[in-house]
Amino acid sequence: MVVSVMGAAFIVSFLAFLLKLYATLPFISNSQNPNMQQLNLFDEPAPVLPVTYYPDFLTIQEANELYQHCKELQWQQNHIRMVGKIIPVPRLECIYGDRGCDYLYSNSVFLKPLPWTEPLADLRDRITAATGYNFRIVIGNQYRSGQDSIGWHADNESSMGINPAIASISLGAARKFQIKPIAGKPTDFWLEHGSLLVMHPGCQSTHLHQVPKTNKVVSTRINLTFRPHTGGSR
Ligand SMILES: O=C(O)CCC(=O)C(=O)O
Repeated sequence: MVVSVMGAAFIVSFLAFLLKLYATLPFISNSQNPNMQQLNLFDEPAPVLPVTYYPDFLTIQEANELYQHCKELQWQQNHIRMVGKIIPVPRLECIYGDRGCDYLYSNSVFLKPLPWTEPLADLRDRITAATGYNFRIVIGNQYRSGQDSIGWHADNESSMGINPAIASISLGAARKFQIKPIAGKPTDFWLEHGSLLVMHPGCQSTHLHQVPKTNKVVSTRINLTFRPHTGGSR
């Protein structure tokens, strides 16, 4: 009788130990960490991408205030030359940065930076402190609805130097951002209000990215891409 009571006590404490072990192993249970992906043995392994995503880089209040500031920036409708035609870029754009850091993309859109506003310069310094990367300009994209977009491309303009690091802040409506190896399958991210996505050095040589159009009702999204530049002066 004594033996069987001791045996039962041993089994109970062993089970409790197993339960505790189960709860502390993040790759078995994701209940501890909602951001942890559940392992499914039948899924393909997630691709290793040259990006880092920080969903809560800004607090909601910081993101709201920055969004209001960004609404007042000097947005412009630029035009791009494509297969012999001049067409409006499907989004509004703006650029702020160091003097002389002019930016030409797609051989047709020329952007001349306005001086940094205080909130943009503060944000630039905060991203540099968090990532170790330096930035000379910020290009803004305003997606007015789901019909505004940016197609597959790499940011490989020579004015940014070799292997630039690019930091992308998202404000307002969440939009799908896709990234893929040049001849590979895309991975989707939902870029949320207040998030930071860093594209590390090398990313622009090996990968393409886009924000596709969507027919879902989507309100305004503002995106700020902080970039290096080889010219100009502070
Ligand atoms: O809006 C975004 O998240 C991406 C912007 C982008 O790809 C670009 O400015 O080159």
